[in-house]
Amino acid sequence: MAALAAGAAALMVAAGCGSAGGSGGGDSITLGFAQVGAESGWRTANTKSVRQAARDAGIELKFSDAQQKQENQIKAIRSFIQQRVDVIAFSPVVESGWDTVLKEAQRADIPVVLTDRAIDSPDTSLYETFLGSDFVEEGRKAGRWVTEEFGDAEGTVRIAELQGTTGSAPANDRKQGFAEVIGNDAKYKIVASQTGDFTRAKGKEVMEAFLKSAGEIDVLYAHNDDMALGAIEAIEGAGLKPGEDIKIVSVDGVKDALQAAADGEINYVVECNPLLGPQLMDLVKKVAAGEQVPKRVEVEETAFDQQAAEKALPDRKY
Ligand code: GYE
Repeated sequence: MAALAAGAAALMVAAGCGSAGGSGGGDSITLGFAQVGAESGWRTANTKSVRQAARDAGIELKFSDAQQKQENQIKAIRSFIQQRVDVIAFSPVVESGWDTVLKEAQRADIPVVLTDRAIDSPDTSLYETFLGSDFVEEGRKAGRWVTEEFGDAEGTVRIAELQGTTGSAPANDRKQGFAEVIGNDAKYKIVASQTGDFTRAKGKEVMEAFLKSAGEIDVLYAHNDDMALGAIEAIEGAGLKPGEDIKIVSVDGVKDALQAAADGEINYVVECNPLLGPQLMDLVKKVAAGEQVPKRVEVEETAFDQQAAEKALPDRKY
C-alpha cells in the first residue's frame, strides 16, 4: 500500500500536479485581478505591489484595469470566469451592484477575494475574505486632527470636503468617520462637499469651484492625497497659501503628499497602506487550497504631521 501511495505521489509530482488543483492544471495558481484603474498615486503603488507579489509567489496573474468603471470590472470578472481562473480578486469601484456577477463566480466554483474596497451585499457567502483598511477609522483620524487643530478656535470652522468616487467604500466610510468626530461640536460646519473622483485634475477643478462659491474656507478635508495635491494648485491659483490660509488634511500618505507636508502645504496626512500584494497572495494561495481564512483582514496604518512626514520621506517607496 505504502509503496503504491509513494508511487502515486511521485507520478503526481512528475505530472506537475499540486494541492492547489483548480482547473488551470499544473500546480501554479492562476489569479484574475480586476483593478479599479490608475486614478491615483495610491493605486499605482497598489498595482505594482500586486504584480510584484504575484511574481514572487509564482502565481500567474491576469490583470485588468477597469478605468474606474463598474461595468468594465463586471466584464473582466465574467471573462475570468470563462477562462476558469483558480481565484478572482478585485477591488470594487463602488460598493453596490455585485450580487449577480458574484453569484456567477460562485456557481462556477471560483473563490473570490475582495481587496482594498468592500461591497455592501448582505450575502457574505459571495466572497471568501476582504483584505484592506478601516476607512471609517481613517476618516475619524482626519476628524480628530481637525478638532485638535481648531479646538481653541472661536466662531465657526468652515470645512470644504473633496469626496472620493461616489458610491465607493473609501468615500462613504471616510465621510462617515470624519462626520462622526466633527459632529460632536456645532462649530464645525461643512460648507462645501463634492466628489473629485480621487484624481488630481478633478480635485483641482472642484476646489476652484469651491473657492469661487463657498465663501471663506478654513480647512480642506480631501479623501485622498491626489485630490489634495490638485486642490493645492487651485488654492495657489487663487492667491492663497495652502497649509496656512487653508489648512489641509488628506488620506493615503504617498510620497508627493508627504513632501507637500514637509514643505508646509499639507498639515496632516492619514496613512492608507497600498502595499497589499504579499498579504493578498498569501490569502489567494490559502483560498485556492480550500483552507479557511478570516472573513476580514485589516492592514495596520499610522498618520503623519509635518514633522513625521519629513522623517518618513526618505524611506517612502511610493
Ligand atoms: O485612497 C485612493 C484611491 O481605495 C483606498 O482609492 C483606495 C483609494 C485611495 O484612488 O487614492
